[in-house]
Amino acid sequence: MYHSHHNAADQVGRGLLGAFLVDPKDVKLRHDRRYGITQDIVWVSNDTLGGFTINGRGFPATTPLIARKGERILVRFMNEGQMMHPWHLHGMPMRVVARDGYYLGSAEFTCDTLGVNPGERYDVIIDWDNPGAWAFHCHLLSHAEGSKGMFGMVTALIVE
Ligand SMILES: [Cu+2]
Repeated sequence: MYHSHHNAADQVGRGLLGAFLVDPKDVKLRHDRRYGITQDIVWVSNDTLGGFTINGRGFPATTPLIARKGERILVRFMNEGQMMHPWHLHGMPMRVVARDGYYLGSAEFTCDTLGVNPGERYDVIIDWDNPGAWAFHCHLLSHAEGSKGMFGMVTALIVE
């Protein structure tokens, strides 16, 4: 991740940030080869001036994740906000393979809710083996639901 370090709470909150994806020189070590993934999804969250967002948008303007049954995808969580967000996926678990760009190796673990602190990056693999439309949202409920329904840190994972 890169972001402003001048009046950052304001500037990063207004979108002065981005993601660098740096692949290893050795192609065998790249995520697509190493894990056989078919999609590589960047997921930058923020929680300040623009509200509770995923890639700059709040639900229902967020972009759903769509794939066919049998695909394996990678989601790269990056938290550019000032709060921790526990990302929760319905229907399938997530396998956490790297933290802050460092492979976890034998410390990989499986979960359905992953807390991502400000500044942290996590890479997770999801096997799309359960057809349906599944909620994928922050489980701090005030970041995802209000009296008028769902908003903010919510998207859908659709397995065709
Ligand atoms: Cu949250």
